[in-house]
Amino acid sequence: MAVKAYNPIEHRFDVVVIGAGGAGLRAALAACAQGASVAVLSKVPPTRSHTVAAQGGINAALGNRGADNWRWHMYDTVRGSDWLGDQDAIAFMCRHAPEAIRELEAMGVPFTRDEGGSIYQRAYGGQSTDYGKGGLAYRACAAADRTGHAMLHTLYQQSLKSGARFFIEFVALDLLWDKEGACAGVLAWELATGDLHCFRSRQLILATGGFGQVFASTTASSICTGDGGAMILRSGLPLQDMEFIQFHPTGLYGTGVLITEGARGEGGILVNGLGERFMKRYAPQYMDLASRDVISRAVEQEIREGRGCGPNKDHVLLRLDHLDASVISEKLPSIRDIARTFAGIDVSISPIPVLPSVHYTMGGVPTTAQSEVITQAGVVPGLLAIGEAACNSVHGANRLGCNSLLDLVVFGKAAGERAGAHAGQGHAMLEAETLDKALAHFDTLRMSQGDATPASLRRQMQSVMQHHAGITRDEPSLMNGLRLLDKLWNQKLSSLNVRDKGLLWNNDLIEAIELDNLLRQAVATVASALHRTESRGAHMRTDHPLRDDAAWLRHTLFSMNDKGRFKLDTRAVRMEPGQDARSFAPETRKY
Ligand code: FUM
Repeated sequence: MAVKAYNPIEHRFDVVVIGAGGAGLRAALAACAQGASVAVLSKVPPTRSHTVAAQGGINAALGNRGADNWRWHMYDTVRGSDWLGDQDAIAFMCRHAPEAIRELEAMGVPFTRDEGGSIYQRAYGGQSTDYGKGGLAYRACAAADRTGHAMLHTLYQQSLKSGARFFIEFVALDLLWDKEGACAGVLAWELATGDLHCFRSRQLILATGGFGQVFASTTASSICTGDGGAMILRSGLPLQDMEFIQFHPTGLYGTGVLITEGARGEGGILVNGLGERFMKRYAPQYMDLASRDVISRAVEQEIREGRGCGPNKDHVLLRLDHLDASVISEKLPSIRDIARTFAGIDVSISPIPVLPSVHYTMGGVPTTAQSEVITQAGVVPGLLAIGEAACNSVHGANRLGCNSLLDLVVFGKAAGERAGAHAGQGHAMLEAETLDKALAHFDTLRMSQGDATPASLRRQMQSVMQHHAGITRDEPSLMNGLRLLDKLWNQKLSSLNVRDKGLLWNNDLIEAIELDNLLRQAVATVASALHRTESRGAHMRTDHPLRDDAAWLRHTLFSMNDKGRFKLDTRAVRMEPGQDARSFAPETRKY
């Protein structure tokens, strides 16, 4: 069998972390602090992980600009999630947020300071005080508009000091298992040498990020190809809530580059082609700081009803020209630069043309509030998932801005500590067949001899997703999308062409691997969206416009075999928040 020729190099670690963004690095740090031997695999140099692109901030009820309380933060997060978030995980995240910020500060994250020298906090969408009855909360701790960049660099420096071993430009291919179904490690491909590596672990942490690249217009970088989620599906395990795709209301028109919500937090306003502040019709109280799903739908409706801007009336405008020059230079310097570089615009004079762009994938690998991967049958031993790859589920049907960086560090630390506690306890026995299966999958992609390039199939998939699984959906369009994806799946099986058969820096093969990963999750998104016959958070079914708690206060579970056949199931939302917190029953969601 050809796969025998690969002969992977063996490694053994207590903890293997896949992904070196904010979540993976925070986990590695915590596991090292427990005395564990830790390997971190990353397909890009860690400082190029997608966390670097996070702009506006990280939430914590520090109360530096008025009273705040982690329970108010919890309420906002539950409401933002349209009650689909698991309340034990949300309580854990919000309670631990202030401590997480203090730790980042002590590590050296260069947060912007207010006049009194405290960490600067800005207002963000959907963040309130007093359980929605008070005014806006100023909860997003910011390092200008480069918060993710500041955090990622600090966390990387700290992890280098901690003794974690980095395996950079290693592509994770598939999870490896023992006979009892415990995760036993991962097979990876080293781009610089062409070698394959078999990493054996006692505990493996998936921190591989989201799958925003299934869409054509996205703020997600090209590396966001859902590699962890695809490995889960290929292992026969389910993904959760894949229908919930967050559109950020302000992607730069034409490129989709992120224009931070922090711009609206600093006083920026959205206007339509008539110069109206249209958000007053959709969210009279919060206006431009309503949650992202609400604003994205409003923008879509303004355009659909002919009130868009420009010759084609196909976008809206973000105005910053009324803001003080010092606000732009101190709080929004990257937005000033992005507008100038990508659109030739001086934000102090002209508005920025914007359009919703895919920003975050709420769905992912289902976990407990302790980040253990779960299936309908219970916890999967030896496997944890964190960050955007995971669905734990703190974001439910819609994530609030600045809860993502928080999710990374709070659950990163907890998962690292949990995994690190198993240090020195030996390894599971690898089942040889799982390694053979992983090698065979890699080899099949590599040896593909058809006539369709991975890039052309990826473009077609992105177009299908953009047209059939966008901000609003309905049954005919989703059915059509699923049919088109099925066609692409069969094309991938029968006519994929990887021209370069080499193993050194083979971009063609990387693209084929990523295409396989993305296609599985495109199908998961559309099939789950078709299954959920209600509207909730970011999932808007025009043929089922209301939220239906009686039938759908449940998570969707999607699994799929290698022939492309899939299965859908559901599981209950965890409504019990655990010690010291109260549960929030579903309410009508208004902003
Ligand atoms: O708009 C932003 O700055 C994005 C923040 C986030 O998604 O958390």
